Amino acid sequence: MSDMTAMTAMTGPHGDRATIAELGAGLLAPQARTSPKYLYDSLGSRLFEAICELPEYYPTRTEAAIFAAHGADIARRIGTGSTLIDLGAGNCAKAASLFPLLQPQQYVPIDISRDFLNEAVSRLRQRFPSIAMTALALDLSGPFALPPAVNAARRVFFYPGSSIGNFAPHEAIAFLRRVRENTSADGGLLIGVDLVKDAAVLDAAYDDAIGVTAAFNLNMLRHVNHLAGADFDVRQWRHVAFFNAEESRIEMHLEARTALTVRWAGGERRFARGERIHTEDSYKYTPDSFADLLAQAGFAADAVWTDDAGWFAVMHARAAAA
Ligand code: AVI
Repeated sequence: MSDMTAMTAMTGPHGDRATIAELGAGLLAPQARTSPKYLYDSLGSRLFEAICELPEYYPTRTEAAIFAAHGADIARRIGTGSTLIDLGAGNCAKAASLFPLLQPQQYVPIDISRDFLNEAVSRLRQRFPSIAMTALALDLSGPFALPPAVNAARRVFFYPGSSIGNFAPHEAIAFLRRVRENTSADGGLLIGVDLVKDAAVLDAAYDDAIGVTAAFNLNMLRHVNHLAGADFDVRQWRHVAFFNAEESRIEMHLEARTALTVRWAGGERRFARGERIHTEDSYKYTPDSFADLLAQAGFAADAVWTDDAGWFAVMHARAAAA
């Protein structure tokens, strides 16, 4: 066996049965696809952090600039003393940047990774001793109920970063409905939304000059090799990303550079040269189209803050009467 073959040989699956079955079903679909969650192993998460620093990737810095310019106005809208619930909190930095203005009574960061969250929260407790903090390791991909430790009054859900764009619109509505179910009539939502813009700006943001986004996308194959015991050879694939104006979304794909066969625990598929695996969508909205989506989820948009170029929006919505 040559060195190269040895590097790509199956090593046995490390994922559970359900994960391997889900991956296999996606890879065998007529249009092969994988869930965007598989972009985030530990290297993928670090590559995403690097993406956020790229000059082409405007969402992170544009959203931060909106918070910096309009923080006082946002705080007036929300009021102090709320129960601030951070969906997908990660290192909690975005919410923490708003603490001096929002002065929440309780901060509830939620993330799937308990260890990462606990570390971030113990640092925050020292910086903001007057804010009660309740960290929750929860998977928000299905129905969820917040425990009694979370104050019921004035729940404001915080969902920055335009992560909502990685759901198809019907999934985004279902997710936000589940959020709405956890909010009483005095609750609300503060959410970051990436806006439709010139396709060249969007294309560059998802296909940067030094190839960090390409590495982020290709790394998914290594992750699938690990989880499903697959034998993807990363060098045989290339990153493709483009704005699909009809669907109002960036699509990321991986395209086979040559005809090849991929094997994994319990399955295999032949890919023709040029055939693609659809790895991620990132939907782009207008403030109006997103307000419509919010309404379908039981929220009424009542404020929008954007940057001067109109590239990104932070929107506030109140829980509409059920
Ligand atoms: C996490 N999410 C909001 C990013 C986005 O812009 O859709 C993920 C990403 N994919 C490629 N670049 C960034």
